[in-house]
Parts: sequence; structure tokens; C-alpha cells
Amino acid sequence: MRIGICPGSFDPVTNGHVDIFERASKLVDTLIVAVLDNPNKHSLFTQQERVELIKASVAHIPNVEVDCASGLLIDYAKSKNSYMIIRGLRALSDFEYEFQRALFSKFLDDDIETVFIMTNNKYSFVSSTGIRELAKFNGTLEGLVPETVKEALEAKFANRSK
Ligand code: COD
Repeated sequence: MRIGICPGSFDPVTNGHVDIFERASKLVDTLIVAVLDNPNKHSLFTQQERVELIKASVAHIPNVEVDCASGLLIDYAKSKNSYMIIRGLRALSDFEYEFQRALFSKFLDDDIETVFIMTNNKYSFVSSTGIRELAKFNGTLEGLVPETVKEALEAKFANRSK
């Protein structure tokens, strides 16, 4: 059984991520979307909130599980018997970071393969950082994030401004 892992901070999940999950799910028997913390980022949503938002956004994909983890991604992948890490690639700026991460993974476990899926043109400019900023200043989120995420962002920023 081929198990692939799509790891990310997903703070929050966007339509760009969901597009990658849909396409990645066709390459494997089971796709695990794993929410991990990126030590270089400060999260708006808790890990559990991010898991719930992804669950609501991938309900239409039959072979997807959503999970969260702490610690090293490689240790998590091995604990799930997965040797395939799937990442999305947007512009050239993503490449250097992803290239370095893939080599780190290989250094830690030579059996691990990192597979890249090119962004859908429609979502090439979409990032969680941009989405948080749009939400904070009441910009439109239409077409950029799943409906549940839109509602969660609106609620988060409405509570913050009280
Ligand atoms: N279109 C296509 N792909 C996209 C889009 C889009 N519009 N937006 C984002 N993506 C891709 C990203 O390129 C990435 O591949 C993936 O979706 C997830 O993106 P993010 O931003 O949610 O996730 P990251 O990059 O912050 O995730 C980093 C991890 C949390 C995976 C990383 O920090 C990690 O593995 N942490 C655990 C500790 C660890 O093992 N560190 C590694 C040491 S080498």
C-alpha cells in the first residue's frame, strides 16, 4: 500500500493546498495531510483548528486522512510507513527552500523521496500569509479559500477586534 504525506503548516489551508491534495491523492492509495509546526512561523490558528479546517475542506476526497504531529517530519513519516513526501511548488522562490528541505530529508533517511506537484495556475499566487493579511484588512477571500476557512477567518478577526 502506497502512503503519501502532504506536510505543511496550513495556517490556514487554501484552495491552492486543496488542489495539491486532490492531485496528490491520485498518486497514492492513502494520502495523509499532516499539520506540523513550522518553527519559523507564528500560527494564527491552533494545530487542532487547522486540522478541523482541513477535514472540512477535503471531505470530497475519498482516500485522504488528516492528522497532526510534532517533532521531525521524517520521524512522523516513518511512523506511518510512508516514504513519499509530497509538496507543492509555486514560483522559483519556493524552489530553493524545497530543494534544501528535500536534501535534508534524504540525509536523514535515504529511502525518503520528496515529490513535487506544480501549482495550478489559478492558485500560483495564493499563500496562507497573503490570506491572513487579506482577512485582517477585510479583503475578499472569494475563490481563494474553502467556505469554512473563510468563515473561520472572519470569526477570528471579528473576535480580535473586540
Ligand atoms: N499552490 C501549490 N502549492 C502550494 C500553494 C499553492 N498556492 N501554497 C502552498 N503550497 C505548498 C507549499 O509550497 C508547501 O509545499 C505546502 O503547500 C505546504 O505549505 P505551508 O506553507 O502550509 O507549509 P510549510 O512550508 O510552512 O510547512 C513546513 C513544515 C511544517 C512541513 C516544516 O516546517 C516541518 O517539517 N516541520 C517539522 C520539523 C521538521 O521536520 N523540520 C525539517 C528539518 S529539515
